[in-house]
Amino acid sequence: MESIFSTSKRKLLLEVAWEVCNQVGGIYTVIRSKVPAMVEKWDDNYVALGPYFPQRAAAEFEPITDSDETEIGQTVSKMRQLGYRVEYGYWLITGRPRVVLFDIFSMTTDQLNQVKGQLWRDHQLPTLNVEDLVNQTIVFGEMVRQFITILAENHARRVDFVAHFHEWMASTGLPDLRRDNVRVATVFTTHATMLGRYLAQNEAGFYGKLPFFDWLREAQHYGIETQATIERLAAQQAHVFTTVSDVTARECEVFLGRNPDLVLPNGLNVTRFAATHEFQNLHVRYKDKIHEFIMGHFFQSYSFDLDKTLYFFTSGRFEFSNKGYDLTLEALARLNYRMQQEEMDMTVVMFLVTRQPYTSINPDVLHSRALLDEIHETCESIEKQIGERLFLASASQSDAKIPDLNSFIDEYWRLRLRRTIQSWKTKTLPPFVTHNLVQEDDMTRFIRRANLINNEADRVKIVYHPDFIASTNPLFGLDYSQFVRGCHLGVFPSYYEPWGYTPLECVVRGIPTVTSDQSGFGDFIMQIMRDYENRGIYVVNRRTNSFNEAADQLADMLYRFVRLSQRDRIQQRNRVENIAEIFDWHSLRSYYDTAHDLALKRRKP
Ligand code: G6P
Ligand code: 1S3
Repeated sequence: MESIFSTSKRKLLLEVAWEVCNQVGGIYTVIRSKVPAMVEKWDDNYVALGPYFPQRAAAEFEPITDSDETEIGQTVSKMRQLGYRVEYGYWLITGRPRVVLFDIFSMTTDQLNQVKGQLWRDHQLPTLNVEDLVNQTIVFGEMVRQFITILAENHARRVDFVAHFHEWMASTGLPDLRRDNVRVATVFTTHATMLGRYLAQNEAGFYGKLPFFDWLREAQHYGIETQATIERLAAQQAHVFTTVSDVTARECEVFLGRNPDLVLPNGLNVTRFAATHEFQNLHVRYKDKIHEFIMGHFFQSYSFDLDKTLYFFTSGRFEFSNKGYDLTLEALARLNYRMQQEEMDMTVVMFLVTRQPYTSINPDVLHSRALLDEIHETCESIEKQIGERLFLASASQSDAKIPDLNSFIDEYWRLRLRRTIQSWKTKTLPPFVTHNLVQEDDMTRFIRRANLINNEADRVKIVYHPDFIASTNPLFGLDYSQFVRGCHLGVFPSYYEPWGYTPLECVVRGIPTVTSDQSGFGDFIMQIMRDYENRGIYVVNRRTNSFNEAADQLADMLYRFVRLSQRDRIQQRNRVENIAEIFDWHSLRSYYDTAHDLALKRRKP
């Protein structure tokens, strides 16, 4: 729908982010998954701007080689005439938008120092002795500023430009665009605050103290004054300032000195199956793959009933308390105790998936997996041999008696099977971490302290996988999306989480999930529906609960989940998958439309 602010002029949207064609974290997901819905509205008038890293871009960028006389094509040529390396082409993702990528190495140190001097003179932005990444973002921000300035100088008579900047890393040029009164409407979205990230992790009772923090003192204390200042300048100077959730909006006034004009919730590009049984079937298919890993990992020490086993997982960057890994482990220890006390016959396997420095996959884990594969192959050979001989014997027999099947197996296969099983079985406990870590970390320390070390009697088992899941990984042979589908429950009771894609990634695959009221996603769910728990979204109260109370609440949620019948679990998966459409960008794009309309209106009231 056209906005009420529309004029007869064409509009062109530039979306600027450090993660365009450059996956680092969640912002990549925001931009990439949103592209199809954006292109549907803006068509060719949607262009993404990002940094150029040849290796990363190689897989997802295709240059435009023909001469291109569009506004963007002309501006790219002008930038090249100025001596900058600028790549121009298509982003090879669904929607195939045009992208302009700026080579951050095309500025000399002298040029960088001049830009820094200017930023200090005009905006008192201190940039001495900053880390390399900050220098790179300053170069990127300056190239984007020059690009938009040239674009607007030459074409703003016929086109209304909107530039949407994501996060401080894309935004060092934004204040100068305002100072120079460049004819572009600007939106700035922060996906977290730098200070929030640091303080939530290091200051006990962060939320209670929030209104009283002195941003500058804290920024200096944590050595992030440059980043925090860029964030502040961008937030204050943009025509429209937004963030991703009400949770993060609360931080903005304190740390950035401006309340967001709007909150833009995150979505995904949701594609649903026509029939619900299709996603249910996928659950079984990928669960079987996880079963294979579990047999290889645990059954050499002891076994348990896989039909009575539930797979829980958590995943995210290694921010131990921000992501709620501490709370998750504490709750699992309590769940383990309770299940043992009640002599429950269910088993819970918890996968903790994150990335930490390691030297290699634990060779014992790989070896055990390989031996299990050999047992499998031997069984298949025996099965074939028995099958063929049984057929021969049956056909040549006069009565209908089933012959002794044991007699059909060669001695060779008997011995081979026995030998492999013997060399596989062990008395040691299954390792709770799959890789050789460079050093112990908070996760391994907590696991040991809670004694969740995969004792046979434990009803809760731990698999700490300190690397993200990829299909090339020999342990699971699944990509992340398939892994999620094969599990029963995602557990993400974050303490600091501006939005949090992980629970949403469960919902769109029909997998129930735990989130928290301190995460943007959990807060949003609580605002839009009442019966979220019945629909498979469990929200832990981390706002008013102490750690101990929250751990009890989470343990109780997990316990109730373990007690669900299979029928209940299947129905719950159907209900949670039904929510998915709410989070499709085709619905949520309207928040972005509002922000762009408002910026255009403010630019020329
Ligand atoms: C899906 C399949 C069912 C299967 C069930 C297992 O719903 O369509 O055939 O029995 O998953 O569910 P569970 O929660 O036990 O993994
Ligand atoms: C941020 O990425 P993070 O995991 O560092 O942005 C994401 C996208 O908006 C958001 O989902 C997440 O909560 C933030 O923390």
